Amino acid sequence: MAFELPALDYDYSALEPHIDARTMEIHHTKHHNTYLTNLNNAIAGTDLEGKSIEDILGNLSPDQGGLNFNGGGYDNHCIFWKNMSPNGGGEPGGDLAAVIGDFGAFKEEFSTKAVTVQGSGWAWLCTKPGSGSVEIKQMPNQTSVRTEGYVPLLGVDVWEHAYYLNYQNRRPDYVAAWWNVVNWDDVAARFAAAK
Ligand code: MN3
Repeated sequence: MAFELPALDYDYSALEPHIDARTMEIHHTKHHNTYLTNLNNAIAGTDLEGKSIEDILGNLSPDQGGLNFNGGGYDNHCIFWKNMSPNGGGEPGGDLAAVIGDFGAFKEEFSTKAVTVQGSGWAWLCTKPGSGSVEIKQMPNQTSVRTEGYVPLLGVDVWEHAYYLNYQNRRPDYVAAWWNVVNWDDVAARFAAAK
């Protein structure tokens, strides 16, 4: 069974004015779809066919750069869409709020790590399974935090394709606006599942 492009839970225009519809449509139907296609082509006819994306990304060898890129790109975007909601924003609650601690300090550190990614990449809130704690990591290109044994909880895509139409070179403005669509219920569910 090949991997599939997931449908979004909301319309392409639903995250406006923070993320514009055209960016969302191109990002989903072109960029995400390309990672998906390349991932499926890479695993077709190999013993990776039928394995979960968590299994594939968690067991990469150094010579599997294509899988690192396209598998990571596929998985990162699946999470990214779920991490956002038209009813998002605000702050986390419950166990997640407790481990994050001071939300203002967290938001500042996460934003700085996102804005200062050199070239293309992501910032991630992630956890080591069973640790009960969280970390913020910068990841280059499409490399998944799963390659380092982490479970991804919340990610922001800072590739230019994620914001250039609306924000041009203003990555800090895009990251600041993105907080308004963060789906904390989804992030909390991922943390609860990984604890
Ligand atoms: Mn992207």
